[in-house]
Amino acid sequence: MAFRWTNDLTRDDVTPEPVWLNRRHILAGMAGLGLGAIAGPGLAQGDLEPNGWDEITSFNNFYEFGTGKGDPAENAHLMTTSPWSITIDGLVDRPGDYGFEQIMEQMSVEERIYRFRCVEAWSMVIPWNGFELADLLALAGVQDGATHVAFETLLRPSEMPGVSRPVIEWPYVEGLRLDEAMHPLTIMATGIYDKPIPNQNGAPIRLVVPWKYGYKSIKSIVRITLTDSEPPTAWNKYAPNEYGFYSNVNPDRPHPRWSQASEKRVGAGLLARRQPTLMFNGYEDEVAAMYDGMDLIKFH
Ligand SMILES: Nc1nc2c(c(=O)[nH]1)N[C@H]1C(S)=C(S)[C@@H](COP(=O)(O)O)O[C@H]1N2
Ligand SMILES: [Mo]
Repeated sequence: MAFRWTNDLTRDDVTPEPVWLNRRHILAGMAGLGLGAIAGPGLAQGDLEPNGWDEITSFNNFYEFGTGKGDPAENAHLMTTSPWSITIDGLVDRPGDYGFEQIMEQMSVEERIYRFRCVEAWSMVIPWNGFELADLLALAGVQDGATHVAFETLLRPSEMPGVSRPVIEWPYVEGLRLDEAMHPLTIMATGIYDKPIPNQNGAPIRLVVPWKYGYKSIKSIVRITLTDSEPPTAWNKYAPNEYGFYSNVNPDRPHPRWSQASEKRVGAGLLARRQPTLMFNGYEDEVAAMYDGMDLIKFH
């Protein structure tokens, strides 16, 4: 598999410009940015009308600040996000602490309008600003033996009222297979609607993997570790039969306690109909090949 993990230091070296522009064009098409005619099946124009700022920033899951949907908006201001750095370690050529400003100087931030699907069966459409995780990993230089990427959220009890209770095992951790991490749809988000990402949404930098349930998109990341085995994940540790490692959006694999066949758009109104959940959250054409031959019920 041809991943872009050469030792190149800048994005321009890692991704030749024509590829970059072409990818932008494809993603713009997917997002229906005035190019509705080339949007794929199921990605109708209206489905990708972004949710409003207030919806995106007031209805959240960020258990470090409480388990209620309104708790993050109320409590996340307690978190200090500057200075901030991400430790990148494990199977990399250049392990170390990468300062947030230093990272931002080297990355080209663009807008990606993505469907966002929570395992609790609600969904939103969010206009993220961010850059590809692959470009950040290229800065550190991924070594040949690496097969997975592990992520860790900040754990600072003095600023996080929710972590005094053992809701899950803290810190929040997540993981991806390396090919998933290198996929061009996988981004590190640093903004929403061209504003810095608000604390309740995972400031200053969080993962967004649009074809997976929302809990994979780990917030406020302080460590990224390249490994040679599947890393533990917070929700899988909590309830392995309910939350698997892959967590790909799949209407055919119900959560043991509720269906995943349909979803409700946040903000669509009380009378709005539920809409059918799309395989891989509507990104099937882009990602299905990574799972060829896998039993997606077993490996949920
Ligand atoms: N550190 C951390 N990351 C997290 C969570 C969390 O509780 N802690 N919740 C997850 C869940 S369940 C969802 S649905 C999304 C919600 O992202 P949003 O609040 O930006 O919509 O964040 C994910 N990332
Ligand atoms: Mo979620």
